[in-house]
Amino acid sequence: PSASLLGYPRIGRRRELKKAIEAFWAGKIDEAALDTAAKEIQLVAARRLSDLGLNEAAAIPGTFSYYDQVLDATTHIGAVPARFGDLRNAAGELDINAYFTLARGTGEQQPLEMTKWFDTNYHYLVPEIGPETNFSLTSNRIVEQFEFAKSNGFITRPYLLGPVTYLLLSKASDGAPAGFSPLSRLEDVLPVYAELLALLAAAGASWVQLDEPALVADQDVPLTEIQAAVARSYEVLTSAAERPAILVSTPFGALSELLPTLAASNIEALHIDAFKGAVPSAQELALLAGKTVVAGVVDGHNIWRNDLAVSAAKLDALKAAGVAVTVSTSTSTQHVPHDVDEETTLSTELRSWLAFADQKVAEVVTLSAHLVDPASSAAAIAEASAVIASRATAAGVQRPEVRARLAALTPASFNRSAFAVREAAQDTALNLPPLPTTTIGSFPQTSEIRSARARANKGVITNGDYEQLMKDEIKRVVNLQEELGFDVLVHGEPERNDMVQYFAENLEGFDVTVHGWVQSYGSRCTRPSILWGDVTREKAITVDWAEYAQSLTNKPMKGMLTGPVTILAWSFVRDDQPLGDTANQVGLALRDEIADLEAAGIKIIQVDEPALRELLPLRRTDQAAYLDWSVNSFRLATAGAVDGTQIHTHLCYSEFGVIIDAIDGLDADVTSIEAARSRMDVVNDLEAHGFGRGVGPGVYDIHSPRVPGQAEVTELLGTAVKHVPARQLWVNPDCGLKTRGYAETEESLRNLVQATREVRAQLV
Ligand code: THG
Ligand code: ZN
Repeated sequence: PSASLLGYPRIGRRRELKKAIEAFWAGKIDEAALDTAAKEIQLVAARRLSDLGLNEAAAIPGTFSYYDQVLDATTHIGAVPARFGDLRNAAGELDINAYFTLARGTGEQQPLEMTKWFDTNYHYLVPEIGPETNFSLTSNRIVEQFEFAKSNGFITRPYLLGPVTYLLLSKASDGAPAGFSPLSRLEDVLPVYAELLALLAAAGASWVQLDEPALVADQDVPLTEIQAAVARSYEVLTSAAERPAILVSTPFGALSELLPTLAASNIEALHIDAFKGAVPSAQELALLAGKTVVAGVVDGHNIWRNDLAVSAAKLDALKAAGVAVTVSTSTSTQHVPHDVDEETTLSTELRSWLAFADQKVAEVVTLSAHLVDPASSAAAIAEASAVIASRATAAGVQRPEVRARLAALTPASFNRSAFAVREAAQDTALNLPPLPTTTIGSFPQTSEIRSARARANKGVITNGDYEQLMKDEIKRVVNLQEELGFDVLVHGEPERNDMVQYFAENLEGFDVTVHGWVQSYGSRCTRPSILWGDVTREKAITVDWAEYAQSLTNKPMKGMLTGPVTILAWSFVRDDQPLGDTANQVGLALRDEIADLEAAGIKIIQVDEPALRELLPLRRTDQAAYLDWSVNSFRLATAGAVDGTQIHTHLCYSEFGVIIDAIDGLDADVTSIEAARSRMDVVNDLEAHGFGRGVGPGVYDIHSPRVPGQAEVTELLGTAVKHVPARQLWVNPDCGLKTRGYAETEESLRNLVQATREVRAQLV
């Protein structure tokens, strides 16, 4: 095709998939009804893409998924970890029940670990591969999806995670010998991929997309091994007798070293990220002779309107070099919402600056028309240039008072007293027991809370009524924590829809959408805010709630804020200035909030940075500069606190080894982190590093409904105290509780407190 997309949102324009899946989990609909809902979503998407101009064969990406594209690969090639037993049904297939078992766990088994997908807020399920893994074709769902679209008149381009990326994203299984590399199983995986390609060809697929994003990120595996794996994979897959033409896609950055390897293979098309990366050089293009270059010139990962003139120039360069070009996006558009035109509450000015997935389709179609006949798209290109230029001078984009405050910062603005001094002041102020217990911040967001918010937004109840309902909820949550025996309490955050959106709604420089949902993991979605202007705080945001919650207890109540890096990572951020400048603007707003919380008598303030790891650049050479500005913005936010104020932070997801220096650099007094799904691996990193401040490695996984037994928590704490001095240790779940129900939450927290008491007794 002349124009395409790497992928399209699959949750549905009104989150229909989320609703169907959650209804299925709750036993409210059966498998047939779930299947019907999933088919409807696929059909609506295909019709929409076709109407928007993707009407050539294989232009529509077959990127539907019930939960996750990595899990899809796992269930197709049969890579079920041994700990789950045999999940295949009578037909030898991993059906939808097996699929959700891997995603969500069972009473006995923890689910697959979840972690970040490259530098996005999407999470995938980590495959566990060992010498024992039996690979075989155990699902043909993607073939059925292709056939379903075809029977409705759409020849889609099926999507499969590529074999090299699949194995690079995998971790060694529990039983694997030390040093085992999942990539060593490549020869056993490739025949299953080949079998699947043959089935797709037999079903009539002309193209298949094998997604290899791991090739643009630096890996622990040596480059020569990856080059060999790529060469071998595409040698095997292209030599199959029956197969569709193969497109290898490489989103999220420049392909660099691996471009020659892919160019030397017999694949028919190579996608390159020409938005974040560059157009291939003349030398590289010579290597690619005879292949189609799928040029990802439109950003799939942010929402700014494409500078069509810049993209057209890139495409002209490719055309001049004589290569066959398909115009496309840099990444799947699963990372952006469906349609700007739905956002009628945004100003027309702001809307004119934006492009969501559907607008990006129009952009790639315009650009492909430009390649055929430049005159046909000249007006559209000129309009995009004019709109982009108008942003620079629009009201609120530059605020002189914000710029003056940033310019006046000095090194002292980023530093607190030495930790030992703070620690002494905080011990006196707080007087906590050893292994203090706390939670991360949010408590379950019940349907009552959500419905109260919806009714307040619609004006059905007054703001006063809403406030009272939230206060009642806070009182309930405080009483529950007192009853359970927690040492440091939280107010539970019932008043917050989302930990980023809430701040975005209360700061200048942001706007929020109504329908702009983006999948975060499984059925969970977020509505990223749009950070388009200079950031200021007009008035205190969280202080009244924190003050009220503290008035209900003699225990310390944590003030809860979201840190600057996370606010940036989980919003769509302006692209017209360095991220570090934007982060510091947010940092200053938070600094003022912390001063107000202190003045209101709050002694512990948590500034969450769960997304610190997320924005880490995929190439090592870019990482130091990122860690520098990100860590600095956190320090700017927190360094105004007095010595006796205990600053906490919380980070999500493992692989702390890589960023432990940065976590140390945050200089928080206490850091809580994910650890349960990775079974406390993180304490080894902490020990090796000699991490010296307070730390709470999460003792149970909140991303699944499973309740941890008291003995399990005791054992994890036992592991933790072996590696981290007990006086530094805190006890907490590994993340906020907002996605959980009260039944499992109460039981889990009770076990957590009891286990802590058991381990405390052994300490004395
Ligand atoms: N907020 C944002 N991003 C996030 C998280 C978050 N990314 C990582 C981490 N937390 C895990 N992701 C989520 C995302 C969404 C939800 C929970 C964890 C969630 N969403 C509600 C849902 O889909 O039903 C919708 C929320 C709402 O009603 O506003 O619960 O916390 N930005
Ligand atoms: Zn978390």
